[in-house]
Amino acid sequence: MFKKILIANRGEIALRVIRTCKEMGIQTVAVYSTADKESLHVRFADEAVCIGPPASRDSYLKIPNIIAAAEITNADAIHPGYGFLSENADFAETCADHDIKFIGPTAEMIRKMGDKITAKKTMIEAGVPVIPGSEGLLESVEQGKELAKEIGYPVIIKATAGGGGKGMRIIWSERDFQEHWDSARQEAKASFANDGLYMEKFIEEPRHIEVQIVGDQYGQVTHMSERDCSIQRRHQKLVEEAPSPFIDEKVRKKLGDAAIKAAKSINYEGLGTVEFLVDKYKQFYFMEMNTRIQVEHPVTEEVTNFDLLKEQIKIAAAVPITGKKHLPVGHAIECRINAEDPYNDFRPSPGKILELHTSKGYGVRVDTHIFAGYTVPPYYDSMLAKIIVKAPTRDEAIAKMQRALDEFIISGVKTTIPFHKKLMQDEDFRAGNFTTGFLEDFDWKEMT
Ligand code: MV4
Repeated sequence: MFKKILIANRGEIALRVIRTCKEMGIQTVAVYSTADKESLHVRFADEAVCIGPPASRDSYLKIPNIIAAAEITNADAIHPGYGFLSENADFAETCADHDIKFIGPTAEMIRKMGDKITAKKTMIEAGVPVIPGSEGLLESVEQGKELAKEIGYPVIIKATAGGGGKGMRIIWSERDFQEHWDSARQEAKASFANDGLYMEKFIEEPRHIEVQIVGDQYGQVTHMSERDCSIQRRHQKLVEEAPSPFIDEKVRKKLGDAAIKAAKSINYEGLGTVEFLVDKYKQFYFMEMNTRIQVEHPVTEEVTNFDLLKEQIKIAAAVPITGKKHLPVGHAIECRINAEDPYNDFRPSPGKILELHTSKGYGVRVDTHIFAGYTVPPYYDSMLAKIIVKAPTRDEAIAKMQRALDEFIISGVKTTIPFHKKLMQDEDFRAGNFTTGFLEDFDWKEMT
């Protein structure tokens, strides 16, 4: 097992990693930017190294600084958390070159799944259902128009280097093709320095359902059931739950098998998430694979009773996984509490937290790095906390979330709490009747 892990991240996920390391008897090293000097991850770790000024590119994204911090503290592994360098193949490679274990898959696996066309081709070969569309890159507008006619409108064009909605355009008719093609290409080039585009049939009103995968260094892969992440706004998830209220045992089994197939086809090592789009007929299609621990991992922990960070660290340390079953028990829901003003187009609301009381009680978990007196810096993402509830049924979980939201007291910054309160009262949400388009026409400001 590792003796010392450096956590190349900040905020709640840095704390989450430190907690499990402590429980496993592993020493920890925090890294921090000058903006995070007073943060809890710095205080909770055994050692801490400043890696630069506030801007991410000069600190949490600065590979040489992080490697140097690992070398001077003698860390034998690096946990990248989520975001930042967590899916950066060059970083994984640099770690390996310095004999530091990157806690995650190999650089090769990250690259394969990072390029969406390569990922899709790999899935077709593995026999995992994918969305009908172009075979590889589109060569020209003409070819695009030709293919769209074949597939039938609406179609969607996506950036091969993309993910999370960037460089993506829905096209409803040939008239609009050129315009969307040009803007997608431009956006892809600006965002990823790669303007490669591909095309798919546009699936209307889908669900976003993802499967948690665990693979060890010996080719064994298991899944830990699914999460429903359909409640999103501009590709930012706001609520996640496990299991999905949309699928039954039969579909769950098929989804799980497909996710295992996907991971096995690349000899996947580590924790991963296979994202599917599920249409109204419950047909599912591979969308992307994430090769990191995800923000929403706690809902899976709550229904499977597994510490996912512990599993991830054990796999990286070459421990084989056991054949234990991970069928979901009960229902878990997570609400992301962001420092954003939901009454003002979810504008970021950084600042000093004056007053704080987090929700407590049976079945309630709050993962957070904030405290009264903490100043939320403007440089990083705006998530302050995750409220996670667990109860025997979905209805009970919603009731528990409502009382947990009522108990959460925070002042000094605006938060997404009023939005979540309204959502938990919504008939359609309560009935499990929602798709990824749900928030587009969710009139939540009328709250009483
Ligand atoms: C799609 C789609 C419909 N049809 N692909 C959004 C981000 C990126 N991961 C892929 N995305 C989508 N791809 C086809 N062929 C709809 C979306 C999509 C979406 C997917 C999941 C969750 C929220 C979404 C919001 C808008 C669009």
